[in-house]
Amino acid sequence: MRKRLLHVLALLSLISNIGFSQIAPQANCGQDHYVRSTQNTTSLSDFNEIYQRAIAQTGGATKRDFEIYQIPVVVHIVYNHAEEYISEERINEQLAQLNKDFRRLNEDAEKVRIEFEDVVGDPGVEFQLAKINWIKTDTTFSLDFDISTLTYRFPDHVKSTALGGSAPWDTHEFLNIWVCPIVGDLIFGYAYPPSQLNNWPIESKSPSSELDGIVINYKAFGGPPPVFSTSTNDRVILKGRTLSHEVGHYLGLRHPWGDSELGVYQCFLDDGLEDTPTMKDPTFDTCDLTKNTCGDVLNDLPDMIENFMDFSSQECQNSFTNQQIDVMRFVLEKHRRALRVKNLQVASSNRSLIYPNPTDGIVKVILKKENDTEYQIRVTNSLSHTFNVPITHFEEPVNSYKIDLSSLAAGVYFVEFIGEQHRFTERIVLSRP
Ligand SMILES: [Ca+2]
Ligand SMILES: [Ca+2]
Ligand SMILES: [Zn+2]
Repeated sequence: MRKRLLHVLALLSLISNIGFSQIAPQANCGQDHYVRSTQNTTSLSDFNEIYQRAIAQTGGATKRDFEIYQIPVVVHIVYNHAEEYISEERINEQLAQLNKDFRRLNEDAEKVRIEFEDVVGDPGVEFQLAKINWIKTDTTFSLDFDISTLTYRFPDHVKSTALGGSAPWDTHEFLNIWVCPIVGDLIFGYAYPPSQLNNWPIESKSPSSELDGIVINYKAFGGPPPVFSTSTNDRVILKGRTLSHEVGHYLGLRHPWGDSELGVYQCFLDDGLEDTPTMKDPTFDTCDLTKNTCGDVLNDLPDMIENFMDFSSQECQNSFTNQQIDVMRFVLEKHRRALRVKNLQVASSNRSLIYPNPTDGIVKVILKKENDTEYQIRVTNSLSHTFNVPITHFEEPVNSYKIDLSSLAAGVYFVEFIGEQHRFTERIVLSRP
């Protein structure tokens, strides 16, 4: 089935000027399928403008005051068959990986090559699971080519309950992620960039605000390996980085190679960012450390296969650059402002990750990895009453806890972490479904 589809797509790409070469078997991301307006040197200045506006706003990575932005996430699991059902455990694992990647707490962060060490950073964005919706449906989802308009049709009906999918929570206030099978596995996912960003052509924007968000092929969602691994025939190893990549688009990032014009890759096309080295084409599912497709005159660097916005094997993806981080944080400060639930100044290294919050019972707490203090944990309310609730401690992920609040009445609670040297408190909202 896939073979036939690819054949049809190859034919259509000749007509449609859509770069077929992006549609490799196991194509990574659908962005190139709708970003099809021809890019030229004029639009390159638009690419760069968004970054210039970002640093005008934020002062740039080095001057940025380091607020952590927290984004509530609603995950919709829309499935036809039992094997496409994604469990809560797997959702939590996927979001834990996303959280690691967006706090540069991923275990493989240290693998970034020395020439890129100075340009990569911590985006300072965390994601909290607000709600999971499981929807069983008979509807199928596919990426179709519309011959009359010469455009791809994305399976956006997954976002509508009436059309066999799952309706979003307010897309201004929640990041909605739909996970579903996509016929033929032509793409692993796609995301709409924020509206009103000059660095994206108009047809790439979400057709309406109810359709804003991210769609991920169920095969590319979850983890850790080997759940991520696809069939050995394809030799594609997924490590949950499809979501990190799509969130990058959702927060305004483009592919480091820009987009192809007439399906031909060019070194002069770019993402508008200087600290992502120019690259001619995507790195398809490999970790080729010698890949250097564009010979820049000054400071010629290899293609940055470590970048989450490449299509390289997810085994070698581990970083966002500071300019990419500036753009994403700028988007959160301007265009997706309503997403942020609260801003926490990071006062010490003791910050933890708590999710879901609000919770309806079980809450998970992950402490930052460099923190090896042993904590005593106490759950209290605003009147300082202490509650004896079940708390389970795990070694993996490092220093994580499961706290069961399900015996308590709905309300606001505080979890105090009491260590020899440090003590800190996190606030949890307990709600009832
Ligand atoms: Ca660049
Ligand atoms: Ca180069
Ligand atoms: Zn992409």
